[in-house]
Amino acid sequence: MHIQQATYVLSAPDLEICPADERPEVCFAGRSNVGKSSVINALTRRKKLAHTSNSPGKTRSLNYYIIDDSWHLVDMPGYGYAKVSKKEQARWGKEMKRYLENREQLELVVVLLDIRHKPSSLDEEFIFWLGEHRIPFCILQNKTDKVSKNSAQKKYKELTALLNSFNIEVPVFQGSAGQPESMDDLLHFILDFVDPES
Ligand SMILES: Nc1nc2c(ncn2[C@@H]2O[C@H](COP(=O)(O)OP(=O)(O)O)[C@@H](O)[C@H]2O)c(=O)[nH]1
Ligand SMILES: [Mg+2]
Repeated sequence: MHIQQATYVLSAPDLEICPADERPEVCFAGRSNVGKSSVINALTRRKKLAHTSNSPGKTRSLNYYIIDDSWHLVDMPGYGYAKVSKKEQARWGKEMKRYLENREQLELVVVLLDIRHKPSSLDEEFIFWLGEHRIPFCILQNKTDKVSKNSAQKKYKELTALLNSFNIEVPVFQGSAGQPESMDDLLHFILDFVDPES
């Protein structure tokens, strides 16, 4: 099970500009610079499909990609970028929540967490909010190339304990963008969501 075709479609600054067709979609969320664009490139085996950068906070729109003509993959603007004003961040937060709550095509949110760091209060709030609103999601602890196997196991346990304390039960994956095959489980999980028959 691999992705054959992946093409950029459009950049939507708000919900009204998202594609009108009924293809299911999966969006990638997390704080800015966590590695969303890199994961998208890894899953689609493209080097430059999604724009990756060392200067975070640049993606201010929902970037849409069409996958194998059958579903949309969405790169969400990252939250928590310090150089964006509080007012602008609040505006974006509202717009993104409006998207997540109302977008009927949305089948799954993939939340990225950098495995090296404890989830920030923004991460925790976001995860709790998704749970509260019953939005289907899973978590990817990424950048596993930066930690030992032991440490990765420990971080997995810490995260599942945190999720338990929120009464949230969702799949937790681990992987690193430099090793696309490390994300095969995540890819299969996603493909099951967008096309249960495949
Ligand atoms: N070591 C390592 N670095 C990564 C990984 N994924 C992303 N990065 C780096 O993290 C930075 C931010 O990545 P990017 O994909 O642009 O993050 P985004 O802002 O969430 O889209 C870039 O410098 C990437 O090269 C990974 O799996 N391992
Ligand atoms: Mg990005």
